[in-house]
Amino acid sequence: MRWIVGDVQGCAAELEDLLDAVRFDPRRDELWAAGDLVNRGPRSLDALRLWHRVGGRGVLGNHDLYALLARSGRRRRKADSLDELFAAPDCDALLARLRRLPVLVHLPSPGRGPEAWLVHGGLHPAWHDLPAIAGRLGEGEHDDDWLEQPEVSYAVNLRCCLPDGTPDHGSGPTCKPPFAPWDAYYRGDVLVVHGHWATRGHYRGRRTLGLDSGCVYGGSLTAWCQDEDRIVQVPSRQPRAF
Ligand SMILES: [Mn+2]
Repeated sequence: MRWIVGDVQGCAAELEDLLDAVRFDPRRDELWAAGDLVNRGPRSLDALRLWHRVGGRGVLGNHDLYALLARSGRRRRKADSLDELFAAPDCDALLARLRRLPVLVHLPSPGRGPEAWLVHGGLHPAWHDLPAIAGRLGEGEHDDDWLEQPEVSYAVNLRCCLPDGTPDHGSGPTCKPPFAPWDAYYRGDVLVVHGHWATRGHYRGRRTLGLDSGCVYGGSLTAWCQDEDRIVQVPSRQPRAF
């Protein structure tokens, strides 16, 4: 089975709970992160180690980007929960794996389930040729310049925008008019799976699927089984923040 998990944000215990709940077997199953494996939460190092140990794949989130750029010195550290990760002997090996991840990736249909695109934030309304965009934002040896490209930043941070793509930087559950959720402009036929929107929470739209149910804020951790088009959630162990 291919499992796509929403924003873990250092919630390693909940990721373990989730893998237990679905009887995850790395010899048979795939774990894909919808981005933001690390930061904000209590155990980024353990979350990253667990993801690494089971052969995890996924897409980059804005907090993953921050961790990579803060580690390399390109970005100034702000309040974060990355001290334990940065002090670990395997930190750079774990981050090297994270650094290779794509920003937009196609997940072919595993048989019975639907095919899908995976991105952390969202898609620009003018991005019609997704294979071409994914060619630019794909897996590879990404240096800091690559990570700081405008298209990368856009796709990992987007929630609300105008029809021309102008983003709004709010993080509330709804968009301030005239801004609308990016998925309101998405006209593709293929399902787009994303994270990054804890206040909106897990939802299923006509062509989009949101997996960030705010585990780090006391919500739950949500995963989608692509093979069976099925959602599994485990409760958060974090105090409820909203
Ligand atoms: Mn995010």
